Amino acid sequence: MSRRRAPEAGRNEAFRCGQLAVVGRPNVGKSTLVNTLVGARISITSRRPQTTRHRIRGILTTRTAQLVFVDTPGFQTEHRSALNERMNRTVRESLVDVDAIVLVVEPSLTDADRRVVDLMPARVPAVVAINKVDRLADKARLLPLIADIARLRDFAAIIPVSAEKGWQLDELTEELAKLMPVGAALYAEDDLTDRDERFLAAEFIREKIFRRLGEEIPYAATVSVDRFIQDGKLRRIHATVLVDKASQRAILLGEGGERMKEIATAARRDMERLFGGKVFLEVWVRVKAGWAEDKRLLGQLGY
Ligand SMILES: Nc1nc2c(ncn2[C@@H]2O[C@H](COP(=O)(O)OP(=O)(O)OP(=O)(O)O)[C@@H](O)[C@H]2O)c(=O)[nH]1
Ligand SMILES: [Mg+2]
Repeated sequence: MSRRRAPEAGRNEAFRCGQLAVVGRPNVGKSTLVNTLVGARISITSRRPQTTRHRIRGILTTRTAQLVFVDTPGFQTEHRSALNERMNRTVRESLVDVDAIVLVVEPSLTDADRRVVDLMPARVPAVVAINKVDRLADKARLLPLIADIARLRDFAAIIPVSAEKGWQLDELTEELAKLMPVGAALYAEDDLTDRDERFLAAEFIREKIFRRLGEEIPYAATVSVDRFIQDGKLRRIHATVLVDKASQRAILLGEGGERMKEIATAARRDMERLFGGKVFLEVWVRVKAGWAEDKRLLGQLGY
């Protein structure tokens, strides 16, 4: 997935390029941060924990560097299932072979944050982004927090930011770029993510389910794109939402299928915005009991 950008000015200083794992406990704002840094909504977000289930790269290319952010699922210890184990494995795997780690926390430290720090290999340089500082009325609380974080391990920098408001993100990228090795860009200048439109389409549908439905359904649902056909400028997309039980299917559909229609419409608008063209979207809802425990099916679904 890419977007055209104006050609950049000449590059006389050494260009830097590297990969950075963005990790943290669920819901701290990792995906929001990646989206703001990249300048496009490529990774889905919601106010619920465990929104992100897959690794997705967001690419930021400046005149002097290319930073490849690897957004990861929130590392978690609750809701044990085969799916949850896969998500945690994705986090662990993302920490290998990166040039730096961005640990995202909220303006408070919890045991869940400490467990994420324990996963981080000591040899990989790390920066902490203390996110959501826009919510912090008393900024004086940041100083003791920074001191507490600094005791956890050696960090290259600890920077208060707001991913939502875009506060201090230039400071953050500047610190991160310093940690990147000198080298040529891995991706084209206008690439935004390593994921294709098919993946993004499924994710947009899942996002609307996370944003519009209560406590249970988001965690009982997954989305697969069965057909993705480029028909001239039109994209024809056929997707299936899998849920665990018939009762969940009924809730998701709503009366006369109205709720599912609204979800599909919202997802289609996001797709049209990002893909830059018209989309025809058809979504089916199917019951597949125990999908989150079915290792073979999880593999087929890309988990
Ligand atoms: N006030 C405020 N809210 C934020 C900020 N960044 C993210 N949020 C909100 O925090 C919630 C979680 O954001 P996500 O980006 O989905 O968090 P995540 O860490 O990717 O979550 P998981 O993928 O579930 O682990 C959403 O409701 C965001 O709008 C911020 O800087 N300020
Ligand atoms: Mg996320």
